[in-house]
Amino acid sequence: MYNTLLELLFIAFLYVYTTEAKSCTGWANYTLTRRGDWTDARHPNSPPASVRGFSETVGCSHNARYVMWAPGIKATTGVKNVAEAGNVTAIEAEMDIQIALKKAFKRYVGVMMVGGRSNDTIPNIEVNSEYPFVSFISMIAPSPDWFVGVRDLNLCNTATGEWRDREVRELFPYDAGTDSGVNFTSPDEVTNPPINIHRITNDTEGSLKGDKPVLSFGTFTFVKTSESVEVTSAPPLTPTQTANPGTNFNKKTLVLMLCIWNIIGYLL
Ligand SMILES: [Ca+2]
Repeated sequence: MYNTLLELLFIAFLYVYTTEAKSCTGWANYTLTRRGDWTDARHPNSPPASVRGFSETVGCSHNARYVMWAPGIKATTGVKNVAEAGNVTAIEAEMDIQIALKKAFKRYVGVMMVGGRSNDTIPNIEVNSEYPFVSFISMIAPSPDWFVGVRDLNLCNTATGEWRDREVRELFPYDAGTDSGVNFTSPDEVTNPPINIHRITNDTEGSLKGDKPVLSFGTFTFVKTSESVEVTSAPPLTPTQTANPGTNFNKKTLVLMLCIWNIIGYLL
């Protein structure tokens, strides 16, 4: 029985040791390319092409302690103001507070994108080992309170511990839950009390209702443009030194090993 128990503990150790998430070191810079893809073919019942567009895309690099927006939670005033009016003043103030609290690192803003197929870029978005996530939003304009964006996108590949080269996200529409209009050009109608942020689907009443799934309104593409160079060369080992068994050996692993060692000692 003891042998079986030891085998199980050893398997558990291997599992933890080999599947542990790896952090990225240093920093990396990215360019965000915003591409609009709002056409009559993709989105029937849209307003005339001449009035379609997207508000300034606004966002920041941050850590896991800041959630700018997510389905299932209420929109902040900042998110509400972007989604309803493309106004970034409040969300910039919110991000500044997060930066002061060391939950966000730096914030960024693009320019208004006039036209459903317009493009723009935001260069030099900086992430680092402490703040590897990015979140960005932009208003679908005109609309009651609809927006597109990305949230909590980790630009560190935690499987490899390396900064991702390129990430593309389709921009599906979300409703901020603060205005009850159902069409792109509905008059203002305050949702009181506000409801949670939610994805707009082809079952949602209004302009986007239809037989087929709602297509994206474009893409956000993050491309790595530079990164800090990690020093990988180690000094030569002296005859009395041995190499580390792995690069992912940390406190958690050590604690687990000590636990196993204590159990073995107890059983013997
Ligand atoms: Ca709404």
